[in-house]
Amino acid sequence: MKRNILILVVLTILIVAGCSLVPQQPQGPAAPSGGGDEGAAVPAGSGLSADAAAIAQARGLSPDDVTAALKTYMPTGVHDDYLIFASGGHSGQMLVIGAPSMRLLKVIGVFTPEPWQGWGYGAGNEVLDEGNIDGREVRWADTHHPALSETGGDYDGQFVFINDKANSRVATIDLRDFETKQIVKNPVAINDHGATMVTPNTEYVIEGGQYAAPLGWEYAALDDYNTTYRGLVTFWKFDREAGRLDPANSFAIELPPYWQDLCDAGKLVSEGWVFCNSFNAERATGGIEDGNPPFEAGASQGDTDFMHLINLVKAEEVYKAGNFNTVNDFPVISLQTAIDENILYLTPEPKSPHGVDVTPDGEFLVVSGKLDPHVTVYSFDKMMATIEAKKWDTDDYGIPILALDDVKEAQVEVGLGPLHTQFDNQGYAYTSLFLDSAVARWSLGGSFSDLHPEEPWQLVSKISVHYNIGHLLTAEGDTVSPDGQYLVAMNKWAIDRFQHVGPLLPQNFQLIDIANTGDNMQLLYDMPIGIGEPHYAQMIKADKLSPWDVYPEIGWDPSTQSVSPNAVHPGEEKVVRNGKEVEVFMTAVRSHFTPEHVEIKQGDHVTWHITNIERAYDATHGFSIPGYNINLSIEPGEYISFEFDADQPGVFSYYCTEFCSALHLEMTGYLLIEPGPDSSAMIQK
Ligand code: K7E
Ligand code: CUA
Repeated sequence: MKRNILILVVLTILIVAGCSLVPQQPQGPAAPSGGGDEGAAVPAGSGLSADAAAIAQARGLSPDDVTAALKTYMPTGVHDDYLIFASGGHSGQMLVIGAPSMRLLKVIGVFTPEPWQGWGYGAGNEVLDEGNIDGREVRWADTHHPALSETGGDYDGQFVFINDKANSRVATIDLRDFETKQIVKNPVAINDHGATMVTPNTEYVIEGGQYAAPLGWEYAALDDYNTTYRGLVTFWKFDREAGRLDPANSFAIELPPYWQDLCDAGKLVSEGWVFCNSFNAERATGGIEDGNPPFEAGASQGDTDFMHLINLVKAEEVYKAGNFNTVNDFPVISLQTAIDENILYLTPEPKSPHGVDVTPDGEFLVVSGKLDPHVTVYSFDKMMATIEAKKWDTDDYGIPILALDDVKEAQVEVGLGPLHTQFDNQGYAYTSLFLDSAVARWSLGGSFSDLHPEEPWQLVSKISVHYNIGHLLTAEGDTVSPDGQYLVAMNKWAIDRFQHVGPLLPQNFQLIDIANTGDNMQLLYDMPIGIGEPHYAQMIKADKLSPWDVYPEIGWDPSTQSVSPNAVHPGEEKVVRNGKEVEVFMTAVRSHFTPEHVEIKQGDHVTWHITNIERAYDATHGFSIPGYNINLSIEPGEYISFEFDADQPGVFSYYCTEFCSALHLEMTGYLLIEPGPDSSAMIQK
């Protein structure tokens, strides 16, 4: 709590020391001993330098600005309390950010090659290939929603998953080494959106669909939309022991072509159920060029769309009983089976909804209609009672529809363009308002009523953000026990917040203090994200993670998380030839590779094994071969192998691409590829 005291001291000083500090136009860097000396009278013994007060005055900082700065400032060597795992949007990667400092710690290579990590340049190629689609290399992704693995509904810090909306793929990242271990391509759907979300013990990773299409990437004319186009939700079984999704024990459920959007897993009382919103119950098929209403009008004609209630426990039983079809060899429970087996129900949701968020107690579900200033709160108990009473209508496909009035708990007017909702530990919910460019805090009812003084289901306060917020996240906000503390607004537009960098602007993450600020939330920090459009992120308490400092043993293969049988130990380095097959066994240590000469012939096929035999923290070596598109990051203890065809003769200096020691430049060697008898032919080609 030293920090709070410091904040108080600074505040007091600023107020006492003449905080007639009127906000001014931002100026250039403050001249430390320039004109603004008047306000810089600092009481002796406060610990605050006269310079600090002078800087505050020169920049026109208000006391709030100064506290905001102090709340995010982490002196060198001091670690953040939280880690944010953010989608990297169209970069196809995942960002790791410390909070509250908002320092970028890492960009994890996921769906897209990432040279610093060697990802896709000799390492990780097998994982990237798992994401190939019908043999085509797809090396980008539109990542939307990361999901941290959970145990008992709480983040456990072991794994994180993320989806690729564009190509319906899901990646698994192991948080022992922060590396992508797996990419699965959905065999039934060509795109997705409601992914990834996990069930409370990460039994399943949920991948909901989006734009309806014939299952299995088949062709069908749009005239046959109602009969042949379908939605989908896929449940990927997670094998925690193996650290992989297990396609052999995974299945999907066929859904109506209503454009399912986001899903959330039930928790506590609602555990075993999954909820997905949808936004095209109108089944609009577009065609503005033919005089049809454009999608934006067609899909928002009706006053309501449908939330999908999915009984996952029941679905799993039906799957295990073998009551499914297969599409591209993947099990799919048919829509008719889902209806017959009481797996699927619908309930209306107003108006052009986006997302559904389950409250921490699992009792309520919050849906925002993008064109409705309210959030609608549903009661899980009421849903179950209505289903129990078999009180429903049916839609065109025969799916039971529970009446909104039978399952609704409350509606709260929050503002324009509500999208996503997160929760804190004080009984409040926070909803992003895209059109208002604001975050609304509102009071929850039910068991949360005791936590706050307000009436339940009331708007409490708002804070402006900059600008056009999409998702928001709170600390541990998707768990059964959110932390409160911080909220991050993930803003789509930055406009005037940063120096101009041309017409393509970064997104803007804004850190907001939602604790210890009374009724008001306080904006603390703007973080530009210059890599893509991150949609969602999750924030986890940093002490829940226990990543490795170095790989556990020398010769560790991160792709199997075990020592490789091909690990190279000191004294065992060699080059082995078997016909045209050449194997190089190499070690790396400060500051040399062994061997330093590798002499082969054009036309050889080369398999190269390298082990970094270092045990020192941060003693990473790189390894690049020019012209052959090879660049590795070999962390302490790590073993990597890669292969290539030596089709281009010449002299190639391989070298270490990490500045690892004073003699790093000497960490190099010669790869000599002697021209073969047929070399002229090969060069011409
Ligand atoms: Cu609202 Cu993909 Cu969750 Cu974008 S989604 S914001
Ligand atoms: Cu090893 Cu530079």
